[in-house]
Amino acid sequence: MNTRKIVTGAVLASVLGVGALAHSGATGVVKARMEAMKEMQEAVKAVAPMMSGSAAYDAAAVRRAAETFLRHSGEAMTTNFPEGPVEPPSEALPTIWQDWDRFEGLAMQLGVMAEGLSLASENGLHGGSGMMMGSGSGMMMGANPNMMGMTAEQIAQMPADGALAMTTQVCAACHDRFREEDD
Ligand code: HEC
Ligand SMILES: [Cu+2]
Repeated sequence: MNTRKIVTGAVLASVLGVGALAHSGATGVVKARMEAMKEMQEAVKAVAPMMSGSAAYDAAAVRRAAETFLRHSGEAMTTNFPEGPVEPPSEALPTIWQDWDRFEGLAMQLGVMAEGLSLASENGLHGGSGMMMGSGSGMMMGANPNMMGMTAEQIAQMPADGALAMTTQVCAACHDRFREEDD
């Protein structure tokens, strides 16, 4: 019979303090959601250089990234956030469960954006770099108060860089509200 260690990595992490080690100590559902989030972060990293022109545009790679966002969005995401006390190393804010409709709405909207991004992959890039993500995304956020109402069909009409920017705005909007800021 297997005997599982009761002293979990999460306990170790809280002893060792913050930093990269803290997150490697996550267990259970916290680990699951962190890994899903990190996979999405890797997907953003994989395609972001294409959007700025520092890597050749690859529509198939954009579709793969979109597929990653889709797979981790909606219910797949929300089931990784069962209500309960938030303990280190989790950076989830308790407001998630006080404002669940909004949190869930953002998780669903990520899926909508991902579907649109997949279709937009065929559109190639916008002529200029004006729609870039990163520093400009905050501005776009202000310019798109109806981001939450956007449909996959609308996103599908955008150049791929614009569609990716819209997608990452959903990431940022959720983090701004529901994730503790890193020091
Ligand atoms: C509906 C809300 C929501 C959306 C949408 C969302 N996130 Fe997150 N994200 C969170 C929360 C909450 C945490 C903190 C989880 C924790 O620490 O328990 C988090 C954590 C992370 C982390 C840190 C993982 C770790 O190991 O600590 C990364 C990276 C991340 N998200 C990337 C993304 C990317 C990229 C997207 C968009 C493609 C995205 N997230 C979309 C809510 C969201
Ligand atoms: Cu983590």
